[in-house]
Amino acid sequence: MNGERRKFLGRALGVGSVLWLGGCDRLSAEPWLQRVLGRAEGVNRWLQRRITGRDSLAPEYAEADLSPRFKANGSTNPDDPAYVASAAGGFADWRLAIGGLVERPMQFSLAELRAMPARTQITRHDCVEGWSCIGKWTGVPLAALLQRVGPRPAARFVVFHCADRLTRWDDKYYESIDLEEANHPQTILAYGMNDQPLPIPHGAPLRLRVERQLGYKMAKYVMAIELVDSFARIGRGRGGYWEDRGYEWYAGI
Ligand SMILES: Nc1nc2c(c(=O)[nH]1)N[C@H]1C(S)=C(S)[C@@H](COP(=O)(O)O)O[C@H]1N2
Ligand SMILES: [Mo]
Repeated sequence: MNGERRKFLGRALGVGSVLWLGGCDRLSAEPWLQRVLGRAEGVNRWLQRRITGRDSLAPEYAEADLSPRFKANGSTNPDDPAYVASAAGGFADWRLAIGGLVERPMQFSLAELRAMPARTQITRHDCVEGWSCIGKWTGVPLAALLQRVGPRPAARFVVFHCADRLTRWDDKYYESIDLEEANHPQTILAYGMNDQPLPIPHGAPLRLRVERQLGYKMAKYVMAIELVDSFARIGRGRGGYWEDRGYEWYAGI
């Protein structure tokens, strides 16, 4: 995808401008970003996993590295009536539903997720638009949740269904990762950010962190998780809201 196309998509869909960056860094001139944008997805994924290994960890940082302000991007305040009502009640009635190709479909309240063993990580979030911020995330490893529901042998991908849409006439935001990425130790469903409950602009009550990939993979406002053997029949068939609009499915950094 070239710069003009990105700018066009940004304008047309009203997603965040890169002009205001308070507390974050610009990355657009960095060679890695150029490489990511120009590289075929399959080759990218293959190379990353062969060279760095399937279990390689994304860099983690110290408290002192935290960005003073973390930019919020894309949807920052969903207007879906059910979401708005749930937010007004502090998400007390919110439930994460996990279904599809699993042995035991389950629902989890926020309290139940908070009671599970947690992981905290300080990582750098890189947006395809060319900015990055360092933040601290606390949440449940996705692997632990998958263990509870038991993926069936046919399951290959984990799909995240979100509450928001970027424009009124859009489909709802969604994303997907494969089971290998889902079971990676840094892949968490975060309910905390910088030692506070996850704020609404950053995806409350629950958002995905998948630290070896670009920002658009990190679904905010996650309402349901579906295990599938193919994402061909979900959305427009390419595995995510932005993938349906031309971005790569494997957005390795
Ligand atoms: N549900 C949902 N998730 C989303 C988006 C969105 O618009 N809706 N935007 C994505 C993009 S492009 C980025 S860079 C990050 C932004 O996360 P932040 O608001 O915490 O910075 O969320 C990603 N996840
Ligand atoms: Mo992004």
